[in-house]
Amino acid sequence: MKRTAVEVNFDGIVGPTHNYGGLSYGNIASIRHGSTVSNPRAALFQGLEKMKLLADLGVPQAVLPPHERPDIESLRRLGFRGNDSRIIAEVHKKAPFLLARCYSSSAMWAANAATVSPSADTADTRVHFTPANLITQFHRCIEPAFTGILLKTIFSDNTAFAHHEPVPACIPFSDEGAANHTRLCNSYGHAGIELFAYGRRASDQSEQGPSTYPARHSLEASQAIARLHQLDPQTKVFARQNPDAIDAGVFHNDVISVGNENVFFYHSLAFDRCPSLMDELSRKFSRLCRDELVLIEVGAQEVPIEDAVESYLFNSQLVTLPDNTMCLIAPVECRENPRTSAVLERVLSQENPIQKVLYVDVRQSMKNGGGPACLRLRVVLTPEERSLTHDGVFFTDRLYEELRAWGARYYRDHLDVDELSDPSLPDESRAALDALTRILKIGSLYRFQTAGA
Ligand code: SUG
Repeated sequence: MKRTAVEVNFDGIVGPTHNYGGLSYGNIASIRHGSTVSNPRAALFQGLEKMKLLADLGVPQAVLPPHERPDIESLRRLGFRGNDSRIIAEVHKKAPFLLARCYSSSAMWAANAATVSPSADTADTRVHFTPANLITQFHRCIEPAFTGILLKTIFSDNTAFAHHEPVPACIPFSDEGAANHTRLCNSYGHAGIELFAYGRRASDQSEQGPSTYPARHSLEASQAIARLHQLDPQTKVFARQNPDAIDAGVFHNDVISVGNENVFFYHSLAFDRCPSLMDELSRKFSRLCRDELVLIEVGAQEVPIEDAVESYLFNSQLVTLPDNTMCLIAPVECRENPRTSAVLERVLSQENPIQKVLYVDVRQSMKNGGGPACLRLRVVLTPEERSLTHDGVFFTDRLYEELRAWGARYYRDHLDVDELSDPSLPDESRAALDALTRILKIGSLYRFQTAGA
């Protein structure tokens, strides 16, 4: 029994070309802020402040480096030729819609990077990783290959870690990763219930889906991942997202529910047949965990779904503190919205493990539809697994200072989508990433570092 396991939040470091391309149909904030001016340096610093807050609270924290952008390789696959500056100039002239896409820093939303099952849940007692294929949008479907490289580099020991290929990159298996995956347990190192949320079922097209926005995640992708991860059938639950919620802007389930250990905090309209799902979760949880699941429901009268989407209430991180109480790390927007701040007061006043709410300003990310929970991938590790993980990515005061100095040196404080054709931007971005690999002591990670080697 692996009692002393901890959950580590691996936060995506915001990339140097963070911009507002207006790329994500169905993600209301992304569309609303399309073509506004971003501040990559502020975005990086906001992410670092969130990580520092968690680390200072005693919550294990680590980082995932950004992906190389612009993604010149994808542009070559699309037929552009020549050196990098020629390719960028051609794209700007002939297919300008591709510029923001190949420059997107969307890998910062690490909750979409992969689905991860801890060793306590898997038949071979290894930690299993499957990078998400993210096929719904071009700017995200270019992420999985590098995500796989990154995870294999950080978690390289194959006696402790199992890495799978993304599930096939096609609509029936569309996968958005841990944003649609919640683990419930009574202690991280014990077996838990893995809840997979999906928007679409490829094998039953008669089911009425959302009418306006895409359902990004399929049941069949989650079923495949549960098989790959060798999960016990008794411990997995598949739940359909409410199609009306998707139409209201809930493009990922982590926009409308969050769970941690024995607590599940959710909106009453999050799922199709929500009451029977809660019964199933409670039943399976008490059977497996010999404990009671604490369900904290927020009704539509208390917080209309539009307010939940606007404030990202449920995209708060729910974390366990060293004293075993829980804390919600909520976006500042929740304090500004009278309905969500009232709900948080209610949650704090009631008997449940959540004893504290702390607010973080991640507005640069929020403008693209990414709140605190989107920015992190949760990985439960036993002490032994932790010792086998690349040490350079773990967050310390020193790493915090180094990353701040790095950002101050390499990041712009202003980036307009029109500036993405700037011929100096690719080199600038690579110089930043090159320096970062040295800070993280992670070796040559990027294609530009290994090409021709
Ligand atoms: O996939 N936004 C991301 C936000 C992802 C949020 N993640 C979670 N909920 N876990 C998306 O929609 C916007 C990019 C732009 O418009 O430039 C974007 O990709």
